[in-house]
Order: sequence, then structure tokens, then C-alpha cells
Amino acid sequence: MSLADRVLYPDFLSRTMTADEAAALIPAGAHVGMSGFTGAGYPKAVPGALARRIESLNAQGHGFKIGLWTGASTAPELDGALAQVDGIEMRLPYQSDPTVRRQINAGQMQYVDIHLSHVAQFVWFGFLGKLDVAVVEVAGVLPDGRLIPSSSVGNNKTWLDQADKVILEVNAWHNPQLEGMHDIYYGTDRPPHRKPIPMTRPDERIGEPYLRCDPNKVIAVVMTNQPDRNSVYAAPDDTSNRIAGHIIEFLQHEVKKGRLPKDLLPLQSGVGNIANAVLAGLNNGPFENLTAYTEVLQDGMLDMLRSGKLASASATALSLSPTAMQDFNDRIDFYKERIVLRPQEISNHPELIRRMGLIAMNGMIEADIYGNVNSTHIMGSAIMNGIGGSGDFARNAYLSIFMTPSLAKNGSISCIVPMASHVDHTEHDVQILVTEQGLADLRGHSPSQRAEIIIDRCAHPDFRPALHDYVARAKRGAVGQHTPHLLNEALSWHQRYVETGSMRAPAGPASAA
Ligand code: 0RQ
Repeated sequence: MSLADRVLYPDFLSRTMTADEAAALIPAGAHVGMSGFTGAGYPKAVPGALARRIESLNAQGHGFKIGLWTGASTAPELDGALAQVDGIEMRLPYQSDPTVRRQINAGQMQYVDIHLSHVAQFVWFGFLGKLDVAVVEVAGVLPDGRLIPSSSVGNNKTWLDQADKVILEVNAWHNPQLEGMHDIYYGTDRPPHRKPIPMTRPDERIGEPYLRCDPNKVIAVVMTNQPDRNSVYAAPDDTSNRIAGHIIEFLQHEVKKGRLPKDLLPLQSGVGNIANAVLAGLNNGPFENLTAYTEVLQDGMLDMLRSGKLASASATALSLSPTAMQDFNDRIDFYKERIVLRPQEISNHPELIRRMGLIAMNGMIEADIYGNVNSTHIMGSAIMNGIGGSGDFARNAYLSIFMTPSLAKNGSISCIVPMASHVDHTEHDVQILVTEQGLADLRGHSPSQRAEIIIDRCAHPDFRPALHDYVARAKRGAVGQHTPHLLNEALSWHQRYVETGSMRAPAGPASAA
């Protein structure tokens, strides 16, 4: 497929150039907003060209870096390439690239980890400074200059609107039939001019299928033909199957109690293998006619759409394995009737999440005995990925569920600890915790009641005695009985892991001291 087939706006043809020529237009120190969300829809050529330019300029002693803003995580060709040449001064929001992670944790890169629903509005508010350049991948350009989004929408509407200059990557790899799948809402505003967002159902369309862009701002159009990074999902293992089983049993119980309708409420499902396994469980489970209002659409959701268990899905990005991507392309007419891709300020909007009453299911690193959840940090200090959309959903959902295996790192770590070493979701935002051991329903329980439930239902049996022992001693030694802690011991399990490589006490499982 030639450039002329994809770029129908005649003026842009004279602005087409190579990725190297386009990258040369990005100045040092610029804030650059790039497209991309969980490995979908990121620019494939300009970031690599920019990385080559940075490498050669830095070899001449120039110290060239940019501030990099995206939708969420991208791919080795973007985050990886720029980080490898030490080209990122500051990164936001969610990332999952190993080189970026290493540089952040080495103190070489600043990382601003904000809720995904906040990013666009923080830019409109001017909280993050000026956006200089947008580099956005699209599937095509209409004769009037409007843009057909590709496999993610993320913050693209905001980047195109707010940036001084725009570089477009037109990726011919994307199925042209993506046209019409997106719903870009232009009714947002800044306070005090905000109006209610007119959506009450996940499958509702409230905007238009195209991205608007002032053609005068477009300084370069680069043609590419490269696949998205694509995710790889492990087949569900025994642990994730058991987690899925506990969640399905719980949802059935809620239906029986009349607290959920038979077709549940819209599902939000986070990233990773466990989330995907829960979707596989739901696909084989008893519920019919489900809907999803989520951030990323992973393989499990595609399976559920195909089986008919899921009637429709709203997201901001695809996050599919190569096999699922092939299936998506093969049956795009079928999926187009059932999938809507929206800007992330809409997919993650607290107003809509609260209104529609989502069932939010997200992964975590650890939880403490009182229900505080750490989604982002290892041993209190090292970033894993970022908070992503988990906070948008957890705080505002109808039901907020967090899940993890009870053990990590071959059993040397308990994912249920006396005190979380970092808190992303406070006990006030967390209603249900699940591990392969069981499910803790924390609703309506005080902190000390929660501690008993979480330890007995979720902690691994190896660590339960030490956790109970900690609570018992904390009740005797703490200054108050509401949330008893022994301040000099609360993080001792983490300290022991840092010192010895295990939270287990030398003589057995773990003791709290
Ligand atoms: O380490 O990579 O060295 O093997 O953490 O753990 O078990 O592979 O879990 O892939 O499901 O990710 C919270 C990170 C879970 C994810 C998190 C180690 C473990 C492994 C990863 P290795 P797993 P998952 C919407 C929702 C935040 C964003 C979010 C996440 C690595 O779910 O990023 O929810 N969430 N967004 O060994 C030390 C522990 C540990 C531990 C696990 N207690 N202590 N290390 N690990 N538990 C989507 C978006 O926002 C885009």
C-alpha cells in the first residue's frame, strides 16, 4: 500500500520525509508527546532515528535529552531505544521497559508516575509545562486532514491539540478497516466549564471516529510498515487458575445476594498474566452477556467476544499477542461492531467509572494485613512499572479487586506483609484481595477484623503464624488499637529480604522481628 493510499490530504505529501529527517526537527530539551499504550500504536521509526541522533550528538559532548510523555508503556523501539542512549531526562506516565526501569532505579532518569486519567488534563491545566512536539502514529489521513487512529488512542487527542509541532507516522501495517472503531470525544473542558460526559453504557459512542489536527502544525509525515510490539501471555497456570476460580465464585455469590445483576457490571481488567487468566476463567464461567469498560483489551477479552460471553468492550488500546492480533485482523468486521477505542481520559474517567459501576480487577505486588496495596514498588524503593490506571479504577469502581500469588521469588517473599513498603491504594480503596489461597472480602470490616481475614484467607500458610504473631504483639504494644503496628518491626520482613534474600526467618518461615 503506497503513501498516496494512506495519506489523502494533498498538502501532506510535500511534507513526507525519512525518519532521520523528521527526528532532526526535534530540539534538545523538548517535551515530546509520543503515541503508544501497552505496546500498541507507538511510533516505530522516529524514536529510533532520534536515538541515533542523540547518540551521535552526545558523543560530541552535547548532552541531548528530551522529556518523554506517552499514553502508557511502549516498546523497545521507543522507550528502549531512547533510554539506551541516555536520551530521556524525564518520563511519564506508566512504563514497563527494562532499560527505562533500570535507569529510573539508578537515579539517572526522572519518572513522574501519575494516574493515567490525569495526564491529559494536567497538560490542559499547564501543570506539566509546554508540550513542544507530538509524534503520533496513525493508520491514515483523510482528504480533509483528519487522522485515522491506529491500535491505541491514549493521549493522542491531547498531544495533537497541545503540541506546537506535530510529526505523523503513517503505519501501513495497520488494517485500514480500523477506521470507524474509535470514538474521540471532544466535549471535555477545564473547570469551571465542565459538563457531564454523556455516557451511561460502555458501548455508547459519544464522539467521532477521527482525531482532529491543525494541518499547519504538521512538520513531517513519515511512512512506516511495522507491527506493534504485541504482548505474550503465558498459558494460565495453577496459581492464576485458582485466583480466577475464587473471583468467579465470589461474583456468583454476589449475584445470589442480589448485589450484582446476573450479567454482572462492566469489567475492568488490568495488565498481566493473572488478569488474562481471570478472563479465561470468565470465558468458561457461568455469566453471559457481559460488558467491559477497561483500559487495555488483552487476548482474554477477544476470546470472550468471540465466544459471545462478552457482548461489547470499550478500551483505549489493544494489547494482543501476535496470534490474537492475527485473529483481530481476520475478523475485524466482527470486532468492529463490538469494540470501541477511546482516549484514555475517557476510558479511565472517574465520573464514568463511578456512574457505570465497574468491577475492577488489578494485579498488585503486595498488600498488608490491613488492606493497603502496593502496585508499583519493590522493597519500598525500586519502581516496577507504575500505577497506570489502577488508581483511577480502584478508587471509583463498584467493586475494587486486587490479586497476586501469595508468594513471590520462589517462595522467598510473602506478598501479604505486616506493612506495605509503598502504598498506591489505601485500605479505603481496596475491597477485595485475592491470592491462590483464597479471597478476602474486606467490605464493612475494621482494620483489626481485616487483618484476621487477610491472613487466614490470602497469606501463604508458611507465613500465617508469623503474621498472626505480629498482630497479637502489635495489639499489646501499639499506641492504639484501631490499626495496631509495631513501628520498629513493621518493615522488618522487607529489611530481612534485602539483607538475606528471603523474608523467611533463618529457623523457619518468618518471624516478625
Ligand atoms: O518479577 O519480573 O523479576 O520476574 O514483580 O510480578 O507476578 O509477573 O505479576 O505481571 O501480574 O504484574 C503489579 C507489577 C503485577 C502489574 C504488577 C515481582 C515478580 C516479578 C511482576 P520479575 P508478576 P504481573 C491497568 C492496570 C500496576 C498498573 C496497573 C502492574 C514482577 O499488575 O504493573 O495495575 N500493576 N494497571 O517476581 C517483590 C513482591 C512481589 C515481587 C511480585 N511482593 N515483592 N517482588 N514481584 N510480587 C493497565 C495499565 O495501567 C496500563
